[in-house]
Amino acid sequence: MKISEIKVFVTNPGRNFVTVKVCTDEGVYGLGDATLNGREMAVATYLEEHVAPCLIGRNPQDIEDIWQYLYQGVYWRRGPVTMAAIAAIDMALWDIKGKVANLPVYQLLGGKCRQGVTVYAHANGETIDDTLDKVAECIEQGFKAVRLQTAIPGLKETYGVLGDKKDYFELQGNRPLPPEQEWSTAKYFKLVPELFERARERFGDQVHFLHDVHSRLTPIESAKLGKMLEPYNLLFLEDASIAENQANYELIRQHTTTPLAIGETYNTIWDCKDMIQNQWIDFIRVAATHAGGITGVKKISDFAAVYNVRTAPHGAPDLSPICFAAHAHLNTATHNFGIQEFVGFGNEACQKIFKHDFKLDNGMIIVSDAPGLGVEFDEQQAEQYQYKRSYLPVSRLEDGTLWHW
Ligand code: CS2
Ligand code: MG
Repeated sequence: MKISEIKVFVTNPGRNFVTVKVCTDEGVYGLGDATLNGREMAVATYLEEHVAPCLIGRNPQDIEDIWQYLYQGVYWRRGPVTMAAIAAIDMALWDIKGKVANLPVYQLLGGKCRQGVTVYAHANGETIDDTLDKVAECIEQGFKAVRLQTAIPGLKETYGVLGDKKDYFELQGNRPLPPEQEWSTAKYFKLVPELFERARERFGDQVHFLHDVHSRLTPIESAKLGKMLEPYNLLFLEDASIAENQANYELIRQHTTTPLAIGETYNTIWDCKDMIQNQWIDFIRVAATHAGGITGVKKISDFAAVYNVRTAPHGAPDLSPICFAAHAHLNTATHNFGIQEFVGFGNEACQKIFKHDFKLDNGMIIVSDAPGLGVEFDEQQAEQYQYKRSYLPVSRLEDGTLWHW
């Protein structure tokens, strides 16, 4: 069997998705997700110009060798563009292997470790009351874990909160350039402990709570927040601080027992090796699309298992249903899986383009038993939703100083 063609699609059913189709001379094909929010065309070009020509004629069954060829065999290792491209090819090859074997990918990864994949839902509100009402809806729907985010009083916009009210482009002000948002740690600190205090008052221990800081705090501020939130028993506090310097997490860890999670922007084990090895974190949030596919995430998960770190893959709406499927297979077959972020199956257009039979049942995703990854991609539908340039917002302090993402 030989790889005969590699096609790259950029489509926008409300969000941009980069989809890769690896075709073979035997008719069987595989799909992969290469979406890199705000940098989609860089990955599409990297794949078309630099990756695809090297793979034509190779045996698609040689997944590990092709992964190493694209990673180790290249002078310019690592980085989000390279690793998203490798990820998409890798997912597509696992998809092909599953179809050839007539087995779902989780069977190729070792089989089921659990009956379903526990997920956490999002409750985003303009006020604390609004957020808590949304938590109630999530509990009603059967979710066992919920991430709580509330708009910060006194700031014009809060990242991640407008998501429920507007579409992605409205959220960005329909501007072709990155929108700018304010940040104030003082204002945020007034809000967050009250949010979780009231959440525990209203819901007791019915569900796990989580919270995403989106890296807006310095390490010592994160340490303080972790301490403030200890009484409310979070499952984890996500992206408290940036960790380009991984030792930032040593500082945070010394001060708080609130469990810590990080990793949605990480591309390889090297971005999180020290944090895992020193047990400064509890959950590693790498996504198959951004950390070298199923092969990349599997390597990181196995390393993390040695240090009692569990996986909690990123599950934002800017990862396509193909990545969602890759995670569902990995999570089903990975012993040290912790929890999966889940924001629904996408809008109507998205569901018309990407078809699958994954189910949500009582707060758990039940993996598909279809051969391969279990997702179909409708090319005609995809063509109707053209790429639209889009950016994530930029963060500034109230005096205009550019601030952390
Ligand atoms: C967030 C994401 O889901 C999350 O945890 O951090 O919404 C993230 O901001 C986006 O995926 C950025 O592309
Ligand atoms: Mg996050």
